[in-house]
Amino acid sequence: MQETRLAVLDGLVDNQALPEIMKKIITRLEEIHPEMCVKIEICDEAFNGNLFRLSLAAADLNVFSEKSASNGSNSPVSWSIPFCGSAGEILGYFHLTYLRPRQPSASELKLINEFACIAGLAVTRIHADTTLRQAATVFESTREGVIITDLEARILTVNRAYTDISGYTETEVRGQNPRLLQSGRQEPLFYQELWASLRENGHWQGEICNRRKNGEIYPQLLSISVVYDSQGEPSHYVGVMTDISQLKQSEAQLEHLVHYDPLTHLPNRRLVQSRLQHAIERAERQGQRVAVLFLDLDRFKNVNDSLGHPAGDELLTTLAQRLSERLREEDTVGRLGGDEFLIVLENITEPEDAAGVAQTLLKLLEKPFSLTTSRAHVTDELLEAGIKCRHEVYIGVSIGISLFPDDGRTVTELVKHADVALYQSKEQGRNTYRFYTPTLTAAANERLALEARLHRALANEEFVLHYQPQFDTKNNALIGCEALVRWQSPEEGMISPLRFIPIAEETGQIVVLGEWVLRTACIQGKRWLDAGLSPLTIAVNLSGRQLQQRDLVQRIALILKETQFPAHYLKLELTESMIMGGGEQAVELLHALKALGPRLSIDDFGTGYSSLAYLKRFPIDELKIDQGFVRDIPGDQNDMEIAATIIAMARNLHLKVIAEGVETQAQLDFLIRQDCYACQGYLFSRPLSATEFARAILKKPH
Ligand SMILES: Nc1nc2c(ncn2[C@@H]2O[C@H](COP(=O)(O)OP(=O)(O)OP(=O)(O)O)[C@@H](O)[C@H]2O)c(=O)[nH]1
Ligand SMILES: [Mg+2]
Repeated sequence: MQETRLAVLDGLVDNQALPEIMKKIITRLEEIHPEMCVKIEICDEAFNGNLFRLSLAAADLNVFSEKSASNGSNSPVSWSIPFCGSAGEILGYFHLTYLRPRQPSASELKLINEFACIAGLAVTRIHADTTLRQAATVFESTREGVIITDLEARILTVNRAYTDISGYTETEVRGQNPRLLQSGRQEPLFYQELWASLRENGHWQGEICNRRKNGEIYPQLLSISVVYDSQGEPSHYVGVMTDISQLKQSEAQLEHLVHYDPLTHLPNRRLVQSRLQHAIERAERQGQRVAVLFLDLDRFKNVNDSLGHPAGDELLTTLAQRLSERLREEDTVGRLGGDEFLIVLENITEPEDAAGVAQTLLKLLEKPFSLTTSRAHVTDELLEAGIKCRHEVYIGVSIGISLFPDDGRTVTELVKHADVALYQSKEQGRNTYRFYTPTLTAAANERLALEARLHRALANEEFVLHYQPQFDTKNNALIGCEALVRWQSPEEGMISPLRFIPIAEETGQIVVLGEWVLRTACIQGKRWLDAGLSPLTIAVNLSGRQLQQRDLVQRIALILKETQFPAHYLKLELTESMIMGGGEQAVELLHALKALGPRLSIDDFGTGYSSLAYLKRFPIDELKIDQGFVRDIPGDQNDMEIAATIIAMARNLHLKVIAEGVETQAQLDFLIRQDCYACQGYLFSRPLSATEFARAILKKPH
């Protein structure tokens, strides 16, 4: 017996597997009682008891059947005797089978009980070992950092995850107080509450900022529990920590997506509206004003069209930076979408404060934006040479301002009214700001009414063409005229094209209107020719929308055929941005138009962002300097330089230049000095009706 006990203990010390040890017990028992066949069944699933039992049983069955055959017996008797752990729990069974039916004797039972004790001891020990090993594996392999301290909070041990998270090795922290991890971000009160909770509930859990060895501060979810000994007395603390910096980061990213504009990283419409809501509430309490500034870039479409969408994006991003840098901490700037921005100004006492900010913003845009041009907008030669094109771009912004509580008390009202005021800024020349006034709303309503009337006007033939003559600057000879559409409304009288053309552009009615203008001008030109008046070129504007029509060339060919107006007396005016952004297609379209016979002119030249090299590829005859550059001659040095440059550039490209909006002799003198080919403007004549034109201009020798 003693021998067996020693053998088992040896096995345990040598870390032998349980089946080995059990085998020893079985062998020993069967040696003592050769007529007995022994099987051991272990209950604990953790030992894979099923497998163990099967393998032993299979071996024993062979033995058993041999023994049973040699003895000629056919009714063996079996006994099952349980063996238990220290707490009396059943760990397994000894199954005894006698080759001849009989009951175990008292001495046999005593012996089996003693062997059961030894088996129990082996199972319990191995069980404990396994549990410990499993716990140790969990401790080492878990992704949570674990830290065990004594009751004085001295660190006893930490796991690998802890060293990974904190950056400290176990040796560095052993014996230390976890205080060494503190970030300094938590108030002393925070720690007082933590200890109080540990004392009262034996547990604390929460988020805490700690410091890694490299100084980095990171958020973690920490759970501390008191460990009690077998007497129920506290013996240790165990802290389990999860590094949640990744989680926090994802949370922050999500928050960013929901509330911020991905392009400019400014607050989006949702966030800026919520900030405005809070600003309104604060202002209400403090008796202050809030100003809402609605910004929309001027002719931003030109940038996209001429330089490409990525360049437009670059401009928006740079602008967003400029705006944010310039505003105060308490102000909010957000992007509503497209080229629209909203600014909320708090602590405003007088409307002038808001006007001051608006002026500052306009000033911000006096500096040009330097943009990289996309591939489609540089020529192949440049690309081959590996030259990256950067463009200096000036852009204006129009601003509408509404004030709380003066112009509205809710977010919706304030934003809507700022938008109405913005529209007014656009109407009144752009690159400026306007405050909301109730009359502006009336104007907005009127605009809607105008849109509806425009539909009828086309059907009712309320439009007429006026003709403004163009003269050779050198000899004052009449070289042609521009056909300009006028709306003679039965209700309102003459409506300015500045009012209805933008609406017609937006609604698409410009296509029908543009075609009507072309046809009418051709009919008129043919009439003048037939009347024997001196032939002249008639210029007609084509809108961007018309250029997008797939059958534009055929349509124009048809009009020329129907009206019998000679194509070489027709001049088509296209705007710069319309063709600059059109790529190869625009080149093809212009060649097709040109093949019909008319001359081609680029209108509003200087307002877009033409690439000189690109311009060469279009079959253009003429550039028209935008009246914006002519208006301030000779006062504005800048404008004069631009006009002079355009003229010089056109000369190099062998293009003619015509200046529009010439109103004063000084302007004309300047243009003559620069060798500008032709002029058009009030200095010579305002646009005239066909009859007036024929009478005053065509017959007048100039
Ligand atoms: N590059 C770029 N362009 C955008 C984006 N969102 C909208 N746009 C363009 O921004 C332009 C906004 O046009 P509008 O403000 O209506 O017109 P505009 O040309 O600026 O002229 P006005 O505002 O009337 O002076 C449109 O051409 C849009 O295609 C964007 O995220 N990136
Ligand atoms: Mg705009």
